[in-house]
Amino acid sequence: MSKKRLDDTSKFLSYVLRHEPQAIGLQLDSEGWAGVDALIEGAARDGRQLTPELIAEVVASNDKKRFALSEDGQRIRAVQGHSSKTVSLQLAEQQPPAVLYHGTATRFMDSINENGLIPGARHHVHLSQDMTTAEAVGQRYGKVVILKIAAQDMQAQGFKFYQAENGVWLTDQVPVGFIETLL
Ligand code: HQG
Repeated sequence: MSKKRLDDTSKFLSYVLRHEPQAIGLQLDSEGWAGVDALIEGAARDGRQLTPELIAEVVASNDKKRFALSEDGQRIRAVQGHSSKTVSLQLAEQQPPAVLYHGTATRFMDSINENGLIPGARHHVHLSQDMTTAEAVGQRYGKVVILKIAAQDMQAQGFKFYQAENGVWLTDQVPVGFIETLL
């Protein structure tokens, strides 16, 4: 399978499994699961040929492990990053490391310094364990800024942290007092 085909399919799966399932007439349950057959049928209506083999290869080869298949292979979901209102992942609260990182762009900093980090269209604020990942995330939006988040201090104050299946840390918001701007 070409890398381009895998990347294109990964982008399509992110779009329908996180954001717009209705674009192809797909139903997600509250845990984000869709039937693999229904996904293939919906994609076909959109003129896109998917096969169970292609889907399995995208899931297995995905750099960020964005998707998961159910044990029986019949269902698929995105493990984080959702904006779709029908999805509400039941995530177990976890103890975060002392420090987590968030990569963003300089143009958002006035608003972040005023309002803290807020989820935007997605369900959570996304945080990384390492600065390299945070840097890559921030670069998507412009000149990058890395923010250091005092995650354990936040948790001690009652803020909840969750970890998605792929290791991405999630929280509802980060108030200004827990954010240090690094660069
Ligand atoms: C910013 C990718 C103004 C926030 C990544 C970010 C991640 C504010 C943007 C995942 C703000 C939202 C999520 C405030 C936050 N004022 N801007 N008060 N608070 N922002 O894409 O974290 O490759 O929804 O800094 O790797 O960039 O798709 O979130 O720049 O894990 O799997 O608002 O998406 O994963 O942008 O990225 P996003 P994100 P995938």
